[in-house]
Amino acid sequence: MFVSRRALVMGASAALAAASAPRLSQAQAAGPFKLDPLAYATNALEPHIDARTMEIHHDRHHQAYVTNLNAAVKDHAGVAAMPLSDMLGKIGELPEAIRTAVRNNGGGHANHTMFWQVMGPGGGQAEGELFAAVTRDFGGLDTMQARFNDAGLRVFGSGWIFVTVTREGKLAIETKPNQDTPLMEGRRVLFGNDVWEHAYYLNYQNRRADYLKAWWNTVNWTKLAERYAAAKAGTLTI
Ligand code: MN3
Repeated sequence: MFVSRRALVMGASAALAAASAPRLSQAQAAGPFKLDPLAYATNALEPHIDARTMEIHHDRHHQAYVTNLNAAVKDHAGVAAMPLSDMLGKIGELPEAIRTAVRNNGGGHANHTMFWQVMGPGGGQAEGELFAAVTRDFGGLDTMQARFNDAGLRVFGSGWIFVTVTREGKLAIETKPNQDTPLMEGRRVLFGNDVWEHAYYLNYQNRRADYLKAWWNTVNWTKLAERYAAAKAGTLTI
């Protein structure tokens, strides 16, 4: 059988690529929590968020939260069986030995799961009921974005900016340090942005303001409208 040199080279490089890119499957730890693959390509948010940042952020940082969360609940079957939003909502009642690990890693898992969901290519624009709520509660989209970005700039060190949503559909901005989330106080998150440097450092270095501004280009308004409807229906979890 004739095999061209080119085919051999391509075969070898494909095998190498496969060997050096286990990405998700091999890294999954045993346990109730798992990391879902991104719903879009890692370069889909370029130029606003680069592919390398997305790979490291999703495949390594988020994976670490999932792995560590599974490890934390390993010997706590009652906790391991709880849905993530319930676990975080009852953070103060969890066994003290795992409370901090669940706070950091369960919070990290919830925040990042939300984060990948609320971004995406071709995300449309604010419209309909959500746009009406933004206008009612913030005075307009520009005002909401300015206030959100301003709050994000004032987060010292690592943390998140969120827009929370009530069952009645009322919106509000709040920030949290580290991987804390409004879910820990029983509130629901419509969307949020990660201001830990790992979210933007490769592209933006210390220019967090530029990242915050550019991030709005990645927002998936169609998904936000779905999350808004789910919040009002009481079915929004994380
Ligand atoms: Mn992060």
